[in-house]
Amino acid sequence: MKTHSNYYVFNDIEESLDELEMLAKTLNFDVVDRVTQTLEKFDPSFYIGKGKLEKVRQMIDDLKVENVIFDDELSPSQLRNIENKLNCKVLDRTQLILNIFAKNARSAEAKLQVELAQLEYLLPRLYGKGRQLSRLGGGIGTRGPGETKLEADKRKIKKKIRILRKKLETLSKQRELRRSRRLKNKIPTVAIVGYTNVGKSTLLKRLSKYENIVVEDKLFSTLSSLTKRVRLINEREILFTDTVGFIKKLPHTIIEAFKSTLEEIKYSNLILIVIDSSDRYYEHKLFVVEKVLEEIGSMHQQRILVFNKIEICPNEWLENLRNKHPDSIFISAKRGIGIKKLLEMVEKEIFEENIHDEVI
Ligand SMILES: Nc1nc2c(ncn2[C@@H]2O[C@H](COP(=O)(O)OP(=O)(O)OP(=O)(O)O)[C@@H](O)[C@H]2O)c(=O)[nH]1
Ligand SMILES: [Mg+2]
Repeated sequence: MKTHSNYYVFNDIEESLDELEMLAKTLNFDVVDRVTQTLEKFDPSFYIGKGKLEKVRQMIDDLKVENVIFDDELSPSQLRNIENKLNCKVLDRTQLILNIFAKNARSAEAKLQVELAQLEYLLPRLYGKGRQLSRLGGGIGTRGPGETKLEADKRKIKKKIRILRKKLETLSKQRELRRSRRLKNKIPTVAIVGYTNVGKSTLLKRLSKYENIVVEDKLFSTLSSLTKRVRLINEREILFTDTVGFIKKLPHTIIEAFKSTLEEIKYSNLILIVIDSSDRYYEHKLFVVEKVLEEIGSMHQQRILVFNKIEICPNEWLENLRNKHPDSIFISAKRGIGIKKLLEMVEKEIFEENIHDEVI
């Protein structure tokens, strides 16, 4: 479900809903219908107009729908109001993303990060209804004297959040240590960033010739960053770091929880922004990537746009891209096209920049 509002960055509503559908399918939902609405005046209590809501309620009955998914992050009160009106489970874009992250988290750190993000999302949305509480999967203990069940649950969650933050802090310190060791060794680092599923891990795999990197045609398959050393022909070494992919409206709780993972980007000498050249909406996605980079404080870092998947693009389209982005590089990570040129470009950017720094 989508309302048309002016802070909306994608021009095409269908594009955003296609993406939402992909997110939903990743979680094995069967999508039966879409509803959109152009609102003159935004209704903050229900997100969509009351008449539309009634229509959706009717559709739920007619189509025997079990879940309604909104293409935005709903506020706690919106979620509650809509759920009461529709009498069915209501999800939002943020919940879908959080659930996919939870499903794909493999490393201990990623698991802690996702749990933290989920609890941060849940905390303001607890209001003592059985269904809401069951989202926690049980485990809420007894209440203290004079406490309502809701208060006791909130207290438990806050405590859990504190514990998770502490654990993550310890892991983040270990990460810092590794980073400072790298810095001492003076090995430059290049961060591979981009929208989800554009081929970042495939590129790291290609560059490092390391076979154990997971590459999948699936959203958010990489959640932990992975750094690999690449030796250039002249024996110089560069570290490449692959990290979590971005998406439109990446939940803020995710950015917060994955802060230390995303910091790998901030402390790199160069950023490679990988783009899926075959995506006709690549510019919207690039805009989203720029926004996230801005949010994590990486907007002024040196960067190269890397147009990937060129082997599946028509020549005319590629020509158009090359004209539009003359300073970029065009590759196929899967087929190994343009990799040598990319490495030359990276080397030039990094080592020439260093010489420049030394002169200053
Ligand atoms: N045709 C083509 N497909 C590619 C290329 N590079 C990657 N892919 C495919 O794109 C899909 C996603 O690749 P990944 O490397 O997992 O992408 P990612 O950016 O790491 O994705 P997340 O970690 O999920 O954000 C896989 O099916 C890859 O095989 C390429 O150069 N050409
Ligand atoms: Mg990946």
